[in-house]
Amino acid sequence: MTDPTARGRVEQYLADQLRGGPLHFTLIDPDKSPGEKAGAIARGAVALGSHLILLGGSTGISREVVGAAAKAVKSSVKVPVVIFPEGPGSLAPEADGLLFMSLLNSRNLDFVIRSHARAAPAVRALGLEPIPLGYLVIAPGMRVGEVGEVDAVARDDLSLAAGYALAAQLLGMRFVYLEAGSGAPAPVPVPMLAAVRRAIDIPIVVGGGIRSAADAAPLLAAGASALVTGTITEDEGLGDGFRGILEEVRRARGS
Ligand code: 1GP
Repeated sequence: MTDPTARGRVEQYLADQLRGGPLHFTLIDPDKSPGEKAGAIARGAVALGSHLILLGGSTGISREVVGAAAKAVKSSVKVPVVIFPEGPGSLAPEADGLLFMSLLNSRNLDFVIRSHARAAPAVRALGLEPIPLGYLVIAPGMRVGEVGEVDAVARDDLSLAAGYALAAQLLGMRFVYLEAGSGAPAPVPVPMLAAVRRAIDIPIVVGGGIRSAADAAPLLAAGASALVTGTITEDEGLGDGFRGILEEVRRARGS
C-alpha cells in the first residue's frame, strides 16, 4: 500500500518552489489553444518565469484535446502540466497531475464529492497525481459560479471565506484556491485574501480577473502563494500585462 500522506512529484515540486516565494501558474484552454499552440504559449510563459501549466477552462472539453495539449506542452517545457478539470471527461494520462478539487460552496453535491467518487478509480488507473484542493468561488464567480451552481461568497464576507478555507485545511486538503471567476472584472478582494491567510497554513492559490502588475502586487503582498492567469494570455498573448505580473512575482520572490 502506498503512503497516502506522501507527496507526489508535482506537489513536491510546488513545495520546493514555494520555499523561494510565491509562484505563477499559466492556465491554457486547449479548446482555444490546441496542441502546438498550447505548447508555444507554455514555452513563452515559462521563459518569462511561470512555474506550472494548468490545462482547462472550457466545458465539454474532450480527453483527446486535453491529451494533445498536454503532450505538446510537455515536449516544450520542463515544469509540471496539471489538469484543471471541468469534469471527469477531461482526464488525460499525458498530463502529470490534476487538481483534485472539491467545489466547496456548490449547492450540487456532484461538484463537492460525487463526481470525485466516480472519477477516483480512473485517476488512479491513469497514474495522474491528484492534488487535493479546496476550490472556493468568490463573487462575482462568472461562468464557473453558474455552471458550478455555487452560493458565491460575498466579497465582504471575510469570515465565511476564512471558515471555508480552514475547513478545507482541517479536512486534509493541501491547497485552497480562491476563485473570482475567469474574466472577473476584479480579482479576489485583498482584505479577504489577507483574512484567509491569517486563518490557514496551507498554500493559497488565487485566480480570476488578474490582468496587470497593479492587480498582482497587492495579492502577493497579502500572502497569495500562487497567482493563476488565463484570460490575459488569450486576449493579449504574452505581452506587457503578462510580463508585468511575472515581474511582480519575481520581485516577491526576491529574484
Ligand atoms: C480561472 O482563475 C482562473 O479559473 C484564471 O482567471 O481567466 O480571469 O485569468 P482569468
